[in-house]
Amino acid sequence: MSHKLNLSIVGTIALLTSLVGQLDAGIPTVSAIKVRGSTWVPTGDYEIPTGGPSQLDTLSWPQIDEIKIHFSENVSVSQSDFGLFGVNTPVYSPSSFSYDAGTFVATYMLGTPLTADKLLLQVKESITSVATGDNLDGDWTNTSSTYNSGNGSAGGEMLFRFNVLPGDLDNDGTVSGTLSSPPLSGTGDYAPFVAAFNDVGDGVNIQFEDLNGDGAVSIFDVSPISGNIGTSLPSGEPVVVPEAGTYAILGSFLAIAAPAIRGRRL
Ligand SMILES: [Ca+2]
Ligand SMILES: [Ca+2]
Ligand SMILES: [Ca+2]
Repeated sequence: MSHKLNLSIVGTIALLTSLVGQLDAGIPTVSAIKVRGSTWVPTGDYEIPTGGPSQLDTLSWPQIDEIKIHFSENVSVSQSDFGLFGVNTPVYSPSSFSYDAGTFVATYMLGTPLTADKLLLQVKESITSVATGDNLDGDWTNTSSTYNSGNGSAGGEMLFRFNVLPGDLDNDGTVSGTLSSPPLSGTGDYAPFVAAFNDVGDGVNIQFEDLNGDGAVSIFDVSPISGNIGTSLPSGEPVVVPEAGTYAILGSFLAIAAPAIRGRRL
């Protein structure tokens, strides 16, 4: 009897959990965008700031090769639901893609780390909620919006801007400066490095100034600056480049439709 009762309670809890899950599920949104270098020793990702100009602060690590898109609920998603575009490199191609249905995180992996560029991440509205089938509500205003994405109604792709400039610790859009010793001192992008290097023990500034991603600020973090002196963010803005297939399909359609359209007009 008690065995049956326990089973019944377990069944009821499972049913209630399922119902609550369905109630919670709604229109899927993006809840965070993070980056990471796969070679980084410290665990954890870096969440790109939102809600102001800091969204476009230059990411100064030279190892960024993973972009992680966090969703508000379990979604049906594939590699083709994303695009990554730049100015120096108009179209990026991922080396691989994965999705964790337990954490709702999609990971877009690049074969080589990002170098200096202005980037535009496209998260398409073709992404749908597993529970409800609703399309992604991805509407986003760069340097203004905060998470979650969306305007409250299903549909609307997310076009998310961010900047990468390895070595640009002072966030002015150009890698520059001088380093001298003794005593160790620096100008430009070397100044934040020297400050972190001399600031032993308290961990302050470690995240940004650890340019080689080994978990500490040391002389090994100089080369990402010295090796990029003179590089800048490109001028202009990245734009979404339609897939080649889109043109081919459109071309085929026009080839078939044009004579008919012309015929009708005559
Ligand atoms: Ca929307
Ligand atoms: Ca700089
Ligand atoms: Ca380091």
